[in-house]
Amino acid sequence: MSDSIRSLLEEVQAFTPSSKEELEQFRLKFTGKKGALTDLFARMKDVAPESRKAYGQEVNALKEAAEAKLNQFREQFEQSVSDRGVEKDPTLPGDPLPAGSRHPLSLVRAEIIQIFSRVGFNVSDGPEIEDDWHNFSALNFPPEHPARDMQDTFFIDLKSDPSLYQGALALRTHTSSIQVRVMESQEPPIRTICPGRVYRNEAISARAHCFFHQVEGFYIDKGVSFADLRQTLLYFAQEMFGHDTRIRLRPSYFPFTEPSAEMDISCSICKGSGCNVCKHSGWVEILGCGMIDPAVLQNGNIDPEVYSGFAFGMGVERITMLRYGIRDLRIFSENDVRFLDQFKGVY
Ligand code: 2NM
Repeated sequence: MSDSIRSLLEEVQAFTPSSKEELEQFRLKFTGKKGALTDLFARMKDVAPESRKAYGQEVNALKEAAEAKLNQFREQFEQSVSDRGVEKDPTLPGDPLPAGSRHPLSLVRAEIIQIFSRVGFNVSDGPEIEDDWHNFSALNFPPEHPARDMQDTFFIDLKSDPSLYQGALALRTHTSSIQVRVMESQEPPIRTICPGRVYRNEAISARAHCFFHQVEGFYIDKGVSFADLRQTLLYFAQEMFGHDTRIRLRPSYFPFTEPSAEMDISCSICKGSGCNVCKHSGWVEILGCGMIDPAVLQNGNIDPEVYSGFAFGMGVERITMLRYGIRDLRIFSENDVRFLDQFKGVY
């Protein structure tokens, strides 16, 4: 062993710090970026090839000894509540506890529920595994509708149960299935929203996933009109995205509503001046809506001659991406704490 390494090793072995500062000096001298070990490892290339193995072992022994010392004393000098004199002054703050954060989708879902609950909507829940009636037939999806295809829907494998036919059960593709159950079991007036996870057999990309989250809602009563729909959704958009938000309704098509529309909001990112999110149009689509088709009310045992209703549905991921400027929805289900930690303290 070379004299210089031996004397360093002796110094390490004899080291007993009496303060945190002394320990830090030791760390800088030995294992720090500009410390002795960095230097010794760098000199490896100048050592004659036949001595290199022995030299490497000596330097490694020094490194291990230094790290062992650091670990041995580090804990001892970590400040604890008692070091800070909390016995003398019990008003000192306690040691911080590592806390988690709420998921951004949960935050936005809670906010959507809050906004609608302020105008009389309650919350309804239902099963994620649905039968054909509640997910498709009652909602006016004809037997040959493409959404019923294996390509779009995850059907439950029922081959082991001969009493059920294949296609009888599927993972719900929208939370409208809950709304059918609400219609079947309640009398109007009904104002309810249905938050929940839904499933579609889709290739995963920045904009689509095989599962995502929806909030759908409806209001059924005597004399509910398209004007009621428009004002309720304007209220929602302004509460969610700011009171200067404007909305625009474009004609669209859904099997369960007639007439149907898609709703855009004035771009909350660029305020209409043009950006990537609104593709320089100044508008971004946030939800679908319409007047509930009389056939759907009938399927829910509600008399369409007496009652009418509006309904709407939105993707929570989409609203969250707009609210927080998130560009890829895969990040919502990756559990990366660098992403999740950014929502610490947000309620
Ligand atoms: C949407 C768009 C338009 C909707 C309709 C119903 C029901 F059950 F009342 F018929 N629930 N949700 C609806 C209407 C959903 O999502 C894009």
